[in-house]
Amino acid sequence: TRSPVTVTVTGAAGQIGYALLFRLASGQLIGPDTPIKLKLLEIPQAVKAAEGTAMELTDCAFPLLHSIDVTDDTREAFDGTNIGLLVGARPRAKGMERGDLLEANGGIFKPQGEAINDHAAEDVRVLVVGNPANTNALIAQSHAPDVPAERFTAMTRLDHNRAQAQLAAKLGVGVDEIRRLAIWGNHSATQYPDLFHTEVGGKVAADLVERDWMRDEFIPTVAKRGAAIIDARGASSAASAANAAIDHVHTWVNGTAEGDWTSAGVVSDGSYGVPEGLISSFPVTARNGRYEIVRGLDIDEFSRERIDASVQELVEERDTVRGLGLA
Ligand code: NAX
Repeated sequence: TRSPVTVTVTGAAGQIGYALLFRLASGQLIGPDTPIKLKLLEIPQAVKAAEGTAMELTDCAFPLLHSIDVTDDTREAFDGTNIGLLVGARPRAKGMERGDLLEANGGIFKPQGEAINDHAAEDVRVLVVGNPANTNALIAQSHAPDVPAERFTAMTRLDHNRAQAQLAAKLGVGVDEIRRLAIWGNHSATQYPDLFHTEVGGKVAADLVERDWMRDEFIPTVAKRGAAIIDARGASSAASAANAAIDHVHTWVNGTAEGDWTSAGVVSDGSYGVPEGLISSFPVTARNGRYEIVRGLDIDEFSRERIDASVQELVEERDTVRGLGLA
């Protein structure tokens, strides 16, 4: 076995937290050789519930679980953290404008960014799950100037997995036969799942489906899947979101398969016309513990329009948080 990895989970008492923690403790995040120290951050009112989950984790007697700390102190929660899973966020209340939502989340992700900057381990990696994930990640990253910007990422892996599953069902193939799918832009209804570079059995996926299906069914189904889950389940995606968070970190640490890629919200270097510094979803490979944007893909007009629209939304969110002094 290797030395333990310290993993901080914020919003630990929430529904994603409950679906996530047992899988982390059983070794699914990094691999079965890596012990885990868990640090759970909650707001004061939810600390007791998080302690209840910690009791259950203890009761699983997971061999890899070295310790569990529960706290409402942000600095303590990120002390020595190698991996930060930022799940807790302020949901949009009825009648709340986007600016209010971003401001409320600034109150969460600014101090968390500062705590990561000052207290986390040298190799810290951060995944923001809490919505609006891309811009929350940007806020945290902006307040951690001593941490390389590339260590802050936002989750679009659930969108990626959803797209993969929808396409597999349409074509009647296994999900593992689908390679090089990509989600571009914001984790929101404007996101763009791209089939023009996706390969299925050596063919381009966009050529295997009708254009109408892609435009009128596939893209909206993937983009609105979160709302469909709420409608059906009476609660938002939790286990699938936890699963995607694990996939995101597992891939980040262990790498993508040769010739394949995945999707993640990462800091733009200006590639594909996405303004530098925005945290936008791209096709990415992972190698040596780093996510890298896949270069040199041809972007046709259909894709260009949709990528631009989603990126424009990210620009507006960034401008709003800049106006609030949060980025
Ligand atoms: P819940 O409301 O069940 O749990 C959120 C938890 O966060 C609560 O226990 C709350 O007390 C805690 N919290 C709030 N502020 C906190 C703070 N400052 N520090 C620590 N903890 C804090 O939500 P859940 O269903 O678990 O979803 C969590 C977040 O994930 C939401 O923002 C949700 O929108 C987002 N999602 C993101 C997805 C993605 O693909 N990026 C998909 C799933 C999910 O919708």
